Amino acid sequence: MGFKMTFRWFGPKDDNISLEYIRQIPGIYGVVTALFDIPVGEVWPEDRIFELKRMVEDAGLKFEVIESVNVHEDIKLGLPNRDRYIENYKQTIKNLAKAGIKVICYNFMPVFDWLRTDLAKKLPDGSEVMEYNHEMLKNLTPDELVKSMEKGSQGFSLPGWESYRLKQLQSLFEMYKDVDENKLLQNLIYFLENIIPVCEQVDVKMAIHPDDPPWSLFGLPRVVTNKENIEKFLKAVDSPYNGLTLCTGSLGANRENNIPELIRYFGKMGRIHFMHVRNIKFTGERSFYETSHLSTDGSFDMFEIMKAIYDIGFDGYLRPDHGRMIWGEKGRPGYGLYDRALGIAYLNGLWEAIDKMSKMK
Ligand code: DNO
Repeated sequence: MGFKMTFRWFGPKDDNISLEYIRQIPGIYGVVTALFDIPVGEVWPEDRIFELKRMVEDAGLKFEVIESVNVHEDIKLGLPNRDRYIENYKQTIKNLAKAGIKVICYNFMPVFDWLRTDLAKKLPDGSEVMEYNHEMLKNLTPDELVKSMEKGSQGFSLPGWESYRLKQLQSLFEMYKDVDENKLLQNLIYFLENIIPVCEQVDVKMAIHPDDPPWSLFGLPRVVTNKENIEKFLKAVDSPYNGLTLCTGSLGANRENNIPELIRYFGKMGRIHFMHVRNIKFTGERSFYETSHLSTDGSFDMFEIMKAIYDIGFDGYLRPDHGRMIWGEKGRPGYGLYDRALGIAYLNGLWEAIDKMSKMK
């Protein structure tokens, strides 16, 4: 196995899936997790990190990737206060390094993290999936969208949806009036220029997650959307520690993004540290719903995606991404046990076949 197979876990209080169950998934290496209760911008305390590490390792799993250390809005906005939050971020990186963390996943999306218009669309086979309908979104106000996401969350917290921030929607939108794409990009570069030297020192790789979906929403700027934009900030801070979480479902929602090609391109640059692998089915130019991982269920060729990952000699971390809700499971939308475990079995199968076939030649 070149890569390391991981599974996202939301911690002891906030996940109904136990580490013991996760450990039984074939080929599993570790979990990716976070301290979800530390307010964004604050330093993650060492003792809390070590407590989490112990929990994971006691269950026989590795603790090497964090998803996510979220970035304070003042940093994205480029406000004078940002330096204080950047100092805190650096300290968090150092604390995580002490506990053996190798990769930190984060994102630079203004106001909202990922978003969908329906968190439980029912498919004909009775499974439930998450859907993004662009036409529907265009008719929603940001407030209505937040309400619909919260209603669909089944009582679970949604990753990246920090309630404090969503309460200040109006003032945030006001502040983003002065931030266009170029300004946001400059703010990202400023952040990276400051933190990457620390990452180099303590050997922790940063892996930015693409914007999901990869286009502007409600007039807010977005910069992690395609090859050209991604290359700008990778080159601006030209260090292997400044890398990517390449999420097939997020980037792939823009039909112009050729995922196997992007994997090969950024993989050869040595900049992919974490892969999120999932499939989606297009229902319109910019509309889609999430499917099982199987190629024939969605619009992506998962063989080509795994082949590209294989061909770049990927030895970083990989995880199945959102799955469907099946077999009567109740859980956090996108993050049930069953369908993500099926995804792992399938991706492992593709990998074994690709590996053996390539050695036969
Ligand atoms: C959604 C996730 C995102 C992702 C963050 C990374 O399910 O893919 O919330 O974790 O954007 O910072």
